[in-house]
Amino acid sequence: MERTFAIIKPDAFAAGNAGRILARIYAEGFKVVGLKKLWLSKVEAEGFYHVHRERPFFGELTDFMSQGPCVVMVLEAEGAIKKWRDLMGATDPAKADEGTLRKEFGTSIGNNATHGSDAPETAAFEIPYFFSGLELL
Ligand code: 3AN
Repeated sequence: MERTFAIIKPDAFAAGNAGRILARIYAEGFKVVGLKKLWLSKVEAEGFYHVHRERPFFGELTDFMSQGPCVVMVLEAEGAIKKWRDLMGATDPAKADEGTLRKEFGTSIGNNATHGSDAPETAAFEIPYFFSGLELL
């Protein structure tokens, strides 16, 4: 079993799509090991996305991620990291396959509804950024 870190981003939460996204997560067979709603500060968003700090969209990205509440989750499944990336679809919703979450709920490359760890090392940073061990029992 593998664990990955996922976010229902502020755009999807504000649009009332958290329930539908969670329903897809359960339907695809993930176990939801951790889940909470929170409102990131700009500094917390910058810390989370520090690997992108040199990218031209860093300011836009961290403004967006701190503009309203989101839902952070730890999902467990066989091959959870790839399985969740596949369910999310391509970063740009316009290029995402039919049936993916970003195709259905994303509206632009920035406002793309969901986040997921892209590798085991990323998940190993992202999960404890938001959850303590006790929250993942
Ligand atoms: P992914 O989330 O699919 O792994 P990354 O790691 O390339 O995509 O980008 C991290 C986040 O930064 C994306 N989820 C997206 O919201 C945002 N992003 C990526 N490229 C752009 C861009 N050109 N303009 C604005 N935001 C972007």
